[in-house]
Amino acid sequence: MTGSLVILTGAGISAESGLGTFRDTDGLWAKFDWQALATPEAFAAEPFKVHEFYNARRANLATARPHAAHAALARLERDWLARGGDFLLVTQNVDDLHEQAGSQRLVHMHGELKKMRCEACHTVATASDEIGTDTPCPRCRQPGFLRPHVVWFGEIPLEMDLIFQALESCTHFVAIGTSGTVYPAAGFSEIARRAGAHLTEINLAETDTSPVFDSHITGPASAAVPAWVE
Ligand code: BV8
Repeated sequence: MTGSLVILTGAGISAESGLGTFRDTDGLWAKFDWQALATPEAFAAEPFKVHEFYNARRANLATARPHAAHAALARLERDWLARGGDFLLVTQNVDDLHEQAGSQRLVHMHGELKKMRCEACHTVATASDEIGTDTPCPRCRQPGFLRPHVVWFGEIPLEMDLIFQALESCTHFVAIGTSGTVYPAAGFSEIARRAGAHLTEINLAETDTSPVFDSHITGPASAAVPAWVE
């Protein structure tokens, strides 16, 4: 089997690495108010509180390691390309577990927790452990202009042209560990279906977008993804 494969991952693929999901009963947005922490308005109003929230998640990520699903996707990328296919892994996740596992054809549409961005000179750099409202930018040296390099609600996701182009020409689309509730990612399956692709959903449970998919594999990603890749 080759062709053009687009894979979309969400928080569910990182859950077994110890990183919280968002909408499960013990998820991040069950504990924290995303409107007070993950919007540009929230950052403008309470930058210190928002920095604290992302500093804590970055600290948690420092000890997280990829599991068998991340490794299987990195293997699949190599095999698929070796057979002359096209491959793109789009992740909604801001962790670096796919990179740690060796994925290269990878796009972080919602940004990266381990990076920060200067609002003054637009430099994107590796985030120091603790970013504060007075941390100077490593390039322009101006303090107070750094923010987490993540896409908040109401902001435009990254690499959208590349992603739409891949979706509009894919022959296979696979969604892994995502609830299908946040747009534009939640609409990717519809674009792939219109392109005539075969759609597979790998998740613990049914999701809002399940009816669009041709195949469903139910189970924890650490087991279901390696089994599907093999
Ligand atoms: C945009 C980064 C325009 C930050 C995130 C009203 C006002 C303003 C905006 C809107 C509005 N109404 C709609 C919108 C659009 C909005 C949106 O969709 N809102 C929702 C709430 C309705 N979207 C936006 O604002 C986006 N921007 O629309 O710009 C545009 C559009 C197109 C083109 C150009 C411009 C920006 C959204 C990005 C927000 N940032 N994260 C941070 O991390 O703090 S979103 C956040 O939720 C995560 O990043 C994640 O990506 C996203 C989706 O969550 P999931 O990954 O799916 O995780 P979830 O917990 O929901 O589900 C986990 C799943 O895993 C479950 O299905 C579970 O069953 C499964 N699972 C659990 N364990 C396992 C498992 N599966 C397998 N194995 C397991 N072990």
